[in-house]
Amino acid sequence: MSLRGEDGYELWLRYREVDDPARLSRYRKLLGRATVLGQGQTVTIIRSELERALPAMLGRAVSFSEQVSPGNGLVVGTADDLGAAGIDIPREDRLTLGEDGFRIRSAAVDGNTRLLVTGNTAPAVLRGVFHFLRLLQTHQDIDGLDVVSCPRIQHRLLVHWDNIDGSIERGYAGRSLWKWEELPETIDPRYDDYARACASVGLNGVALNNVNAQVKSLTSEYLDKIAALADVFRPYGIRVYLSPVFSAPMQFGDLPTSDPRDPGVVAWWQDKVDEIYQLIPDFGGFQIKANSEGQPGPQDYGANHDDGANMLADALAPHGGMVLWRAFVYDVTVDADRAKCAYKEFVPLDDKFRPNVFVQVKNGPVDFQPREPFHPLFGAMEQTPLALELQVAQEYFGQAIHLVYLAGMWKEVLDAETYSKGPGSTVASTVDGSLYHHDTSCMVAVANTGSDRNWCGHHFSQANWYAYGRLAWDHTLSAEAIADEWIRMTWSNNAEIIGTLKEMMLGSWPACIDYMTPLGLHHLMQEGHHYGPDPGFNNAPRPDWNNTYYHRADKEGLGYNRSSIGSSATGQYHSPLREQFDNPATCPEEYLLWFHHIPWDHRLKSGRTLWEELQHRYDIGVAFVDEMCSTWKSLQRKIDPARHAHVSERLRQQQENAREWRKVCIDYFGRFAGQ
Ligand code: BDP
Repeated sequence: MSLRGEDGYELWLRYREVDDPARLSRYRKLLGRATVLGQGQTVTIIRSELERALPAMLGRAVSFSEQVSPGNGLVVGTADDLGAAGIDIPREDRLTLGEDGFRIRSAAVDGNTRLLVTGNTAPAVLRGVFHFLRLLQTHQDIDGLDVVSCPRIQHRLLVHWDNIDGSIERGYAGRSLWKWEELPETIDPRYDDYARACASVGLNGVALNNVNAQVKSLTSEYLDKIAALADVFRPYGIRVYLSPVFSAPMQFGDLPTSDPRDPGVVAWWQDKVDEIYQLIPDFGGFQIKANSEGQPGPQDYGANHDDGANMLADALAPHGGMVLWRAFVYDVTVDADRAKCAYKEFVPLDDKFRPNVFVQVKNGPVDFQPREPFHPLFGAMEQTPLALELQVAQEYFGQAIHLVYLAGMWKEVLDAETYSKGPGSTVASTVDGSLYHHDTSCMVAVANTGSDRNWCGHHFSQANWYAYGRLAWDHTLSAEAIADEWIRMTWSNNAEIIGTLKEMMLGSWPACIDYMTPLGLHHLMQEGHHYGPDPGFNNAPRPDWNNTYYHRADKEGLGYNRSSIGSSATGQYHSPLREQFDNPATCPEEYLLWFHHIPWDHRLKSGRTLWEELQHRYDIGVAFVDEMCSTWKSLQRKIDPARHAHVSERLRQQQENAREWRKVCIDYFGRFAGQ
């Protein structure tokens, strides 16, 4: 086993020599020769990825050619290129694969084994190649292989909250990857490595700038820079998107209004969009935060979300672009319960949006908390395709200090039953378009990448980037299966290491909930930066920016009463969830204090009172982190020293932080519980 120091730059694309002798000899036998068919930038990328990966994993030279020759070997190309080389791909296969899917098949030819990787387009073949390399990296049996893989979600975006000055909103891994000051002349080689990583997990879109946007990103000067990035990403099958400022027509100084119904404003956006497509013919579209947290929007002019979204959608439609209109709105005049606002604003607009508009909805109704029930909008908009928005950046999860693997949380949301059309109506089936027969679908996630050498700050935060991509491609994968792949590729194929790391990763999200916000508590983080506990915070300019607003602790009990005798947020869910959530006796305990104000002496399923259970949860959360520290230590001689030391130091801080969370929260709530 190689124990030379690693810095994490290679992510999960490390391509170390296969250390399972039986597998290695089989791979060597089958893969001594590789043929890459076709031409163009994507094909060049495919060839160089294989040239990098195969000899390294096989520990010997591989002969590459552009022509199919007899004997064992790998043959890679689009269905057209294979056809031209005399290998026919059946019509049904081509239909099944569509634009994005790939097929990997082993075929017996004259007593030899030919491994084919194909798809209809070069970027699809590239994704197939990454998948094939993943099989080798994870030491899978490649005999008799027949994999057909098509994405369940059509648009799979990583969105960056990067500002033009190089800072990143909620970024914990250094500065922005985009070096605006050097673009378009200088192309940082890291852009290619970023695109490789995204393509390897199947992502196909990147929104480059913060949703709290700056108008500068729409100037001709910046569009040239953006076009240069689009040129880098295109061969990887990745389109770029932008987050514009809604008031751009005025901010550019030439119009007196940004009212979406004003013909001058409509024309301004059309011109701007035409200018963008001149430079970037495959531009993806706009992601927009409007009338939210002070951002301008159509409501500033007495118009509504649909007016704003449709105006932009009409400008983009002739070019094939789309609008991601965010539903992250919580105007106190709409409802005093922040969790209810988006539903109340958007449900009445369900039949009003153009076909190229997605309403983009965060997984939960408040804000990327350690645990939230799914957003009720997922059960309430049949006619509008909804894009699911996740956050890979661990804003509320100890940022790049805490080891928290988020795939389990995303799976909980995706698998949640909304009951909008009875049993089987899951959030996943809503988002992937199957439930309401939408022929388009979208997932987005806020990135955790930055200029840090290891990309994400924490080596284990890379797993969340990886897992997001894999789930956007196929939301039926389990959190465990994804962790298994990622560990093998990123750390080792050694059974002990896999088992130990998997246990840490899978337990880390439940533990984080327990040491931060157990039993449905939420938003207890310190103001502004959201790191560390401050349950008593009560000084904000808006009531719903205070932590006391969310937990409502008093002498009687704890929790936000969102039941039918409280804010009635439970009424935004379908039966039987509505009734289940509404009654403290049937409400799942993980959401208890989200939906109810519970007396301190109320007995939970464990037999403990609320106050006892709360202490117990903080204890088990902390205990898990203690456990992670000692298990990680036990791997010291089995993991390369540089990464081991880096993670050890972060685990130490996580342990300190988890204890602080417990102490601060128990001391604070104890005052109300009368202890
Ligand atoms: C919150 C972040 C804030 C973002 C906002 C959003 O704290 O920085 O601007 O979400 O999603 O989670 O727009």
